[in-house]
Amino acid sequence: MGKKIMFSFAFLLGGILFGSTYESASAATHACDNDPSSIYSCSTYSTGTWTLNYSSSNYNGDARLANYNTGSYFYNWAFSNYIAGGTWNLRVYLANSSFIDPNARYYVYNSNWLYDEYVGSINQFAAPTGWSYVGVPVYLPGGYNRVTLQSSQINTGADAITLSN
Ligand SMILES: [Ca+2]
Repeated sequence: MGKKIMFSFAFLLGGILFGSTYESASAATHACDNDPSSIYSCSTYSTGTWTLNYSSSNYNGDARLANYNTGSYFYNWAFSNYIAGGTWNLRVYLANSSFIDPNARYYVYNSNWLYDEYVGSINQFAAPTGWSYVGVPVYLPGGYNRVTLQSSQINTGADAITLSN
């Protein structure tokens, strides 16, 4: 009886270990901060003026703030590493009270269709402090990718982002 229980327990434990190993091997996160240091496999660039903002509430202490908007202000996080094809989730870090854009629109680049695919909009003024999930899971065909933020008004904030599956 005792042996039988031990065997069942070992079998169950093996299943849990195998399950968690499999899970971590298949999950990936690609992170990028504004003005990234060399630890990130990415770079950032923008259209319009995005002023550097320093605050302890920012991720790594810094962020970019769109100080005026003409409807064509964009901030881009461009990954230099290959992102596997499949379904990805976009999260953005928002913790600075200076970020007040009620309709910050986020896109990812679809390298098959050569098209910036809309993921969703965040009300940066109302967003909780920390990581916010944007929109819905988005399918990417695989390749080098970028995330684009489109400002809708003054004081749109750009800080760290992640793509994870
Ligand atoms: Ca930052």
